[in-house]
Amino acid sequence: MLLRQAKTLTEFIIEEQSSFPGATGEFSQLMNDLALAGKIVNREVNKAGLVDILGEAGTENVQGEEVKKLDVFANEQFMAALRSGQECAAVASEEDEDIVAFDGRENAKYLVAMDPLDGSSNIDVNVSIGTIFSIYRRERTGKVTRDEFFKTGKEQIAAGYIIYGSSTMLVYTTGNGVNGFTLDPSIGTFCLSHPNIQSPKGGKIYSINEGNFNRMSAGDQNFVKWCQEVKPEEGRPFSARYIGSLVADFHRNLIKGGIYIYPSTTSAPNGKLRLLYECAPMAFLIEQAGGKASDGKQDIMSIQVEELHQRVPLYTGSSELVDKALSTQ
Ligand code: P6P
Repeated sequence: MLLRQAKTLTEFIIEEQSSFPGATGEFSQLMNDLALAGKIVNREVNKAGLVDILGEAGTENVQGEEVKKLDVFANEQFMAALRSGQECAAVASEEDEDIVAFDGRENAKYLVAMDPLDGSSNIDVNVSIGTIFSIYRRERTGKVTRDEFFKTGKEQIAAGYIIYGSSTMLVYTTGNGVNGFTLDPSIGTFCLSHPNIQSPKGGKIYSINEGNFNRMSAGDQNFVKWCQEVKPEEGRPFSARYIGSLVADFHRNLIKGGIYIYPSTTSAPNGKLRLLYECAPMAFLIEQAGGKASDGKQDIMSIQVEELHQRVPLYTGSSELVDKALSTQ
């Protein structure tokens, strides 16, 4: 008889739930709703080249970026799973200008912020992409208003991502460490593969779009040059790795050590990444894994969201490298 060794995501969530006094299972259900949508998106991502789901959807999202059909599909799948799951009152999504509040869910406990498919420019060229999610607890009931999402990252109760890569993984935290689950396609189940992920304090990888070098601050240019210095005794030059997909770059650096930077530039003074559903969840994860996340001046987790699609610069990864990058500012 085949004995299944790895713990499933559902088993893990139920076990973790038992450590929360008074937990009544709504959060567990919410996590399972997200995992279900992730499996459906994964199925389409894996056959994207085979069906007419690629290419431009012909519209633009609130960021003014071309929307690929898979973006739309992913947004629809996560919205549908969260709406039917009954635990989520409203969603703030990269794909929607305003929040999406679910009718009949005015008493649901949770709010979800998400980037349903990050790295969409890579969809057509078969490079890893990902879903990023962040979960907050509502402080009231009744009609959800936009300002309920105007929180700091410290108020998140959970955050995670799903990376659709050589394998599909769900990585998340509830503030008790970071755990990674790999989808076993033979049984359609996420299984614990990376328990208690701790990110290396140092690293030898830097991820930044050097095409923007001449638009960066002198401080950021100095850090890039530091990474490139020939100092074998200090393990430099580092390796430059930039996939153009935050989830993929972040995941590699989380496991191997390294730093990802999307800085302020002359063409994008606040950087490109959004605080609510990209930077804050990644900051929660990296801090739980022993790393750091900053906007160049303060911890990402301390920044108050003032607008749903607010952008901030992001320096995140191994604590020693983030400290070094900030010291060159
Ligand atoms: P650039 C993808 O669009 C994204 O939001 C991140 O996933 C990625 O790291 C970054 O933008 C890439 O942006 O300007 O370097 O192409």
